Amino acid sequence: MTDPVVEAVFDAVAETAPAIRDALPGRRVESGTENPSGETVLAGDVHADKLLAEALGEVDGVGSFVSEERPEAVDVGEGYAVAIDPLDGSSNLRSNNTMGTVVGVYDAALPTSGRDLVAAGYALYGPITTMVVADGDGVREEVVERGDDGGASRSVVVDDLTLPDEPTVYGFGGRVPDWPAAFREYAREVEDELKLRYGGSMVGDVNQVVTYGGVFAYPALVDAPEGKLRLSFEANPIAYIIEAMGGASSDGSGSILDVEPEGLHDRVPLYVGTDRLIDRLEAALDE
Ligand code: AFP
Repeated sequence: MTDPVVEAVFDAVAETAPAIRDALPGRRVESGTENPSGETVLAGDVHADKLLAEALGEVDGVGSFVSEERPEAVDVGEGYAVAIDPLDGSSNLRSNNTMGTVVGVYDAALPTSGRDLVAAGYALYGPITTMVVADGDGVREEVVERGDDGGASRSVVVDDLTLPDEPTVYGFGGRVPDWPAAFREYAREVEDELKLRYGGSMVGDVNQVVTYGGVFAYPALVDAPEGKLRLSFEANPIAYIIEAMGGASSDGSGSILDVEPEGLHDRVPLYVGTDRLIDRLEAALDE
């Protein structure tokens, strides 16, 4: 049964997508500010965050707006906590490559585990704008197009999305010398079996796995055992989607959705994809 609040959240994300894209040409420069994770923020990040805060703050049933770019949750009423990465992969803006917006709808105040998610999705700004949405009705892919009224229309192109049986692609983040030996060994095996698809935007790279099957990882690194990606804004929503599609997620030892956060901007190693590839990953890291 479709949750009307969840539907309204993804309507707001779809409605905002054209405006986010339209504003990018003039916002490929640094904003001069840093986000709570200590990363340089681009003008495009700041603008996308502002547009989404306005749109999601208007949705009845959304109680708090929580952004990767903001230190704390913003109280906007009663209801779900909506966590967003407003412009994932924004370092791709200068090279004009894929980016996206990641969304997690939590039925609890953040920080909390992914088990409190009631829906998750992402908008992908590629040659066209698509959205993958996972909620109580399953997982679907939609195309978002600009409407005549300046708004946006959503049309379902694939209903009941599941991961393809035969995995064909992989994408691993971080530099090879920074990978722990056990992960490097696993990666060597996978490289012999699958095709490389890595573009530097988690949303774009995960959508390769969603479309063709395989594995995406931003692993634990030798000097960063917690990896790079944020649990609340990136890892949880992606894990929720991939698990709902019949795939698996892991932090190296178990489902991402069981990770109990300490802070709002916690990082976590992220491994997602075809379940048997994640089983092999956990076995390799367990040795
Ligand atoms: P930006 O938003 O700063 O571009 O970071 C993107 C990201 O969080 C995620 O989308 C990518 O998977 C990962 O970082 C890319 O990291 P590397 O630049 O180390 O490959």
